[in-house]
Amino acid sequence: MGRVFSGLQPTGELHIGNYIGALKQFTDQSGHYYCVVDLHSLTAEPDPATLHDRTLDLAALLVALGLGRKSCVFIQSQVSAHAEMTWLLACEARTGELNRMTQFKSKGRNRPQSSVGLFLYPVLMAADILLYDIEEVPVGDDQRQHLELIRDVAMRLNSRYGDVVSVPKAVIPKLGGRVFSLTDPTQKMSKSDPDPMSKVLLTDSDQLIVKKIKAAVTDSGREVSHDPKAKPGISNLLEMAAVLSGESVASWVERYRASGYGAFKQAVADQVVAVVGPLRDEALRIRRDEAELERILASGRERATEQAERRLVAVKRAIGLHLPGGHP
Ligand code: AQP
Repeated sequence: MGRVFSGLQPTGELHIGNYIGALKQFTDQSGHYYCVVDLHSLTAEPDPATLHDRTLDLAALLVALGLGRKSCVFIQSQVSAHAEMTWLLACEARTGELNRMTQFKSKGRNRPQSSVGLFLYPVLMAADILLYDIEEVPVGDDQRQHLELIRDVAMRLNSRYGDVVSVPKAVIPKLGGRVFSLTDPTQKMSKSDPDPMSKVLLTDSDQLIVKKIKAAVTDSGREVSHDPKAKPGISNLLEMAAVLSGESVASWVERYRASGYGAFKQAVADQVVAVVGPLRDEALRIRRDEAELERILASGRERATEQAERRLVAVKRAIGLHLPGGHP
């Protein structure tokens, strides 16, 4: 992978869909930036104390994944270039483009009380990515449209001012790019779904994970087979198990085709526990060692700031803003 950026919001608790769609693709390499995007989460108007705690919980989870040594793990609001770049890019993005975003359509359009932040959400995302000369953005399928917009804004900027930013591309897993709800397998698994049984959280106990997978809505019939249209529930569990085990869907089907849904669900639950259990325990351990966590975040902030400021100055110069000292 080339230079990578991925941002996660400290809203709600992360679920297995976030893990499969995004986190699982993260690797600890220099030139990779993993960011707790707390500014984005303000669009959900969080309670201040909860936001503060969840920001550290999420940072601990990223460190538990083994990130933050060579790669940068940092908190978005601690690098002020993100907010500044957002304004510069807001003047490049078009209201028509932002109005077409399905996330804005579903969460904010035609609601006079919805915040301007919700409308500008993809512009802040563009700032996050364009500040770091990013080539690849590992995300779930729900972010495809935002990434297309960011590419358009980057290309517009480059055609007006010369090649001033890199044009990134989304990296969406072929399998697991969209993990579906356990209670309604036609809908995306979602942090904001109020039904706790709809999602496996990365903080769930082993027992709760087993309970949720066993209760997952499945389809009529008894045969375990992969057919997302006719059998969305079983297909969702098959894809989840395949991605988490590193085996193919076909091998899971072969093993459980005739075993009935009960034994199949138990095996899927065991697989989910095998991945989530150690990650959850390690994240808790790191979260308790706040001094060490703050040290990793400070190092991430320092390195991120250096890179972000460099790109911000280059963009300002290209646009014609007067830099301190008057250098052209
Ligand atoms: N169901 C999913 N399947 C695969 N990938 C997913 N992602 C989210 N849901 C799924 C990916 O996870 C990353 C998390 O980004 P985020 O923290 O900004 O996520 P979010 O939007 O707060 O989480 P949700 O669950 O998508 O929240 P709702 O639906 O409530 O707004 C992203 O890369 C995303 O693609």
